[in-house]
Amino acid sequence: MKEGRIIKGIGGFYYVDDSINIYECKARGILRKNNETPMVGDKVHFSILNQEEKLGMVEEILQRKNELIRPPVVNVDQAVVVFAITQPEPNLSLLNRFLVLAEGQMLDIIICFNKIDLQQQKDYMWMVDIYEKAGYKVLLATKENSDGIEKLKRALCGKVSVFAGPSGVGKSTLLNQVQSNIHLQTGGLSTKNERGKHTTRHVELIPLNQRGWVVDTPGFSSLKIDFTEEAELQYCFPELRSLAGNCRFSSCLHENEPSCSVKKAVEDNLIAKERYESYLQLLEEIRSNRRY
Ligand SMILES: Nc1nc2c(ncn2[C@@H]2O[C@H](COP(=O)(O)OP(=O)(O)OP(=O)(O)O)[C@@H](O)[C@H]2O)c(=O)[nH]1
Ligand SMILES: [Mg+2]
Ligand SMILES: [Zn+2]
Repeated sequence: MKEGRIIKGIGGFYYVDDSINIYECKARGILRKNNETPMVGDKVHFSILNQEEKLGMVEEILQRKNELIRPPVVNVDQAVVVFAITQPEPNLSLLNRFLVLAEGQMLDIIICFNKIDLQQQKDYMWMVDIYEKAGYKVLLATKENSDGIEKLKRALCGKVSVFAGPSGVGKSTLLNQVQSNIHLQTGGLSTKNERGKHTTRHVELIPLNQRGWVVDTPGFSSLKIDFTEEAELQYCFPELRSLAGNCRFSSCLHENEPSCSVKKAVEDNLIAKERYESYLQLLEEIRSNRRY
């Protein structure tokens, strides 16, 4: 029996990469009977039915580390959250949502600000500061800047990374730069028709030469946070997480409670106001979700 990873699933066939070949596999009936549906990203044991034609059978799904719903991929290590510094104008409250969702899945996170050819450094460094202060790794890139692309390549090495971010920020363009045999469609699709076409596209892991896989995703313009407990949210903000336990009340949600270490840190400018405001906004959203 061999071990491999499912990189694509289409119409009941699973494409399993054993890092030398890609096998077209069906899933053993017992898996279906046990309600175990193979997912893109799954590590599996498979048997070879025909070596010449690269046909096989998925026999067993190995334990999953995590499961993303959007995109539907499992065993993801890292999220690369791509935002353009302009065109489209960055919406930081949306960026914070992307980050919260990735944190909730325990992913490593890289923020990539793209299109830095379109502005002077002084016009976008304030954003970089906000996220570096929060503790994130921030990369700056353009489709032409090889230094940014090199850093990105290094960060992708050996991991399964999902590229996420709004439409038109340059996710597919960046991936095309990372490796010359990746030919993703680019161009910032805008009409309804084209967007429909885009979202039905199959999710797949794209193998990297330098080990690792990447997943491109279509841009989302809104994201729903589906937490049920307000108290969970603070753990999805690294700069709040590191202060947890320093407030007077152990149940502190850092809103209006007295002797709150988070509010103090915001006053002292150690936590960015923009981030804290997103936190409060999301807290309110979790509450109102629960009301319905
Ligand atoms: N000026 C500039 N334009 C860029 C850069 N990167 C991408 N673009 C342009 O931005 C547009 C959108 O790029 P895409 O790569 O299609 O964006 P995307 O994030 O994949 O968009 P969706 O697939 O719709 O989510 C294209 O016209 C690119 O040529 C960059 O670094 N600088
Ligand atoms: Mg794209
Ligand atoms: Zn507090």
